[in-house]
Amino acid sequence: MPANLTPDYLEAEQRYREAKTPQEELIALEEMLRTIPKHKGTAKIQADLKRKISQAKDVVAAPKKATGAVDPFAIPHQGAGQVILIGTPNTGKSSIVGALTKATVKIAEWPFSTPLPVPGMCHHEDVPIQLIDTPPLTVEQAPTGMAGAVYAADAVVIVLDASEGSILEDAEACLNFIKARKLKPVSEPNPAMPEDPAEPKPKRCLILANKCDHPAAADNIEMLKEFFNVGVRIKPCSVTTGEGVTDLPKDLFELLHVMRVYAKPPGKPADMDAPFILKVGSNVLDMAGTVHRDLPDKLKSARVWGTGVHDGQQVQRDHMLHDKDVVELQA
Ligand SMILES: Nc1nc2c(ncn2[C@@H]2O[C@H](COP(=O)(O)OP(=O)(O)OP(=O)(O)O)[C@@H](O)[C@H]2O)c(=O)[nH]1
Ligand SMILES: [Mg+2]
Repeated sequence: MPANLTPDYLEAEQRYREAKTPQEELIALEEMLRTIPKHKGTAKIQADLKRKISQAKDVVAAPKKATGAVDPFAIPHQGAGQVILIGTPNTGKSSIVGALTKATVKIAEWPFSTPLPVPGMCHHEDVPIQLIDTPPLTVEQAPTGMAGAVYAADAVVIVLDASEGSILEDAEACLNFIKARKLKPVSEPNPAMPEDPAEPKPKRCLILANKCDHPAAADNIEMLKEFFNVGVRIKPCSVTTGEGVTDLPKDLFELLHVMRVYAKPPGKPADMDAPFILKVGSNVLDMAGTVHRDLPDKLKSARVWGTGVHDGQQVQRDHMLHDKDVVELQA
């Protein structure tokens, strides 16, 4: 096995091994292909992954043809990261997804109004981030397939109703749901992976205390902050006033721990319309592999405009990139 497989790849591989359904297998395989470093040393693994993805797609499609059964929670990742919103009934999950994306969501005064997950794209500046609205969970039960979706998502947003005195129990229900899947909610954008595979895996989380416009919200949020100190950031918000919602994509961008880098073809202006999305800490070689899988092997030189360099400075392959850098790769 090549030594340079990333923690993200290894995490996806672990999910593949633990997958319980063909849909979960497919999601994990696609994630493995997405996160594997693209160079000659991994060419065989990449080919193997593509073959397995093709087989998994056949298996996933087969029961659909026969019975119409398909996992609605198996939603392919899009954009800079996939963020799943979970919560007890009526907390405002659909309202948040509706406010930030063009997705058609069902918002209602009554609980259990969302029957199936709904994806939509929101944006932090020019960075697309995928949000997934979900049906509610309760202390007793959660929708079938939601555990796999939480596992597969890059980050989880727990949406609580701050107008309700039950905010602590609701938070506990969501936390227990995540913990029961051997995941450890964390706020740090770059959590250290546990050395022991039996230990829970870190999962980036944010808690939204929604409906903070309600008169009872301030006291409930104070109580939540005092008694629900689990190391995950609690952010008050209100879809009604927009507070904490309009700037939510920025929080998610930071939580996802990604950055955007613009490619400049040699002798041409940079393409500022479509940034490449890379993990924070990526270098020139990672960028080359994202542009084209053959590029790392062919790369002759690179120049960077942006942070910590003078304009157009020639850099090494291991030069660490920063958000909004412009990179010219010469093959
Ligand atoms: N006052 C107030 N009401 C809100 C806010 N956000 C949502 N609501 C209302 O809360 C109710 C439930 O909103 P939904 O978005 O449907 O909640 P949900 O979490 O998707 O509900 P389920 O799908 O049933 O789990 C609706 O009547 C919304 O208008 C808010 O910030 N403040
Ligand atoms: Mg809903």
